[in-house]
Amino acid sequence: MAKQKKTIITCAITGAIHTPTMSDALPYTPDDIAEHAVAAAEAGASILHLHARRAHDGGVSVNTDDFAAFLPRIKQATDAVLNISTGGSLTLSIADRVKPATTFSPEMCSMNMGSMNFSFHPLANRYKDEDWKFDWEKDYVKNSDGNIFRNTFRDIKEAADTLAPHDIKFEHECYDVGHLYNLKFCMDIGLFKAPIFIQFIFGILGGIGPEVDNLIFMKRTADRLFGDDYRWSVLGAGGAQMTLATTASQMGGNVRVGLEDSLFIARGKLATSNAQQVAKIRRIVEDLGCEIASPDEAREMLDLKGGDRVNF
Ligand code: KMH
Ligand code: ZN
Repeated sequence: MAKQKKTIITCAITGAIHTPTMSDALPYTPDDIAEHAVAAAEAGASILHLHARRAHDGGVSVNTDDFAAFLPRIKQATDAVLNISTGGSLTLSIADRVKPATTFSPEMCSMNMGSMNFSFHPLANRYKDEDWKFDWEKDYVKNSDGNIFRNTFRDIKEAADTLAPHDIKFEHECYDVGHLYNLKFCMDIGLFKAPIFIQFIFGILGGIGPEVDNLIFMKRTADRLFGDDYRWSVLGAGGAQMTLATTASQMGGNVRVGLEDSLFIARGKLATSNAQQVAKIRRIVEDLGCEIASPDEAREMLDLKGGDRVNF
């Protein structure tokens, strides 16, 4: 595959793993989500990966009203590509999870490429019972050891078919090498059109680990399966975030940062904002000789429909 000239920075603003107790910086009200998203775009993120949360207690939400409370504000204030998650609840059905994307018809949305154990229960050990800010948090984190994040072939087809009229580009989230083969199967039966955008994900408990060997293995496998028909990006969860993003950018790939994926800016030091992580990876990418892609350059690289064709 020809090496791309520019690096797309995606910033995942809040996600569905971390909880308010874990960091005061984690945004969950619509005001805070919008403010973080706009600042991340100003710092250099050309794609904003967005989840909604309940405004009163930070619980995860796939409710369209919760998205409606921030999407227009972000769109008004930035030119960034808005990407709506379809993985915003690890336990709800795919039909519920695609509703925000069908409602708002964004330029991009996430598409998880396989069913898996998806757990973050070890995080609960860091907090005492009295530390938790909200009632739901402790059980949510602890019980994730029983999570099956369901994305069967039938689910993926249902999501792809439902979203097909919207001309949305998917962020294909691949947490292990088998997910690349699932994606290849889906390509072969015509569910997705090239160029596809793959997010290689490392370091989620239940998925492949955050070693550089694994990044090279995933990339080589994707080269073999998809040839020139794909673009790629790397998300390292937790402590692997910046190191894997740096390696990916040097290999010619794109990068994803944000408080969804890691709450830290350096070892043992919590990030103060999403924009702080974007600024850090931007500085590294530029210092090492790459240029970051503007939103319009990202649109061209990924063949997106355009920010004027969304429904918010
Ligand atoms: N937090 C990521 C590892 C989604 O939004 O579809 C998973 C994620 C899922 O981004
Ligand atoms: Zn997400």
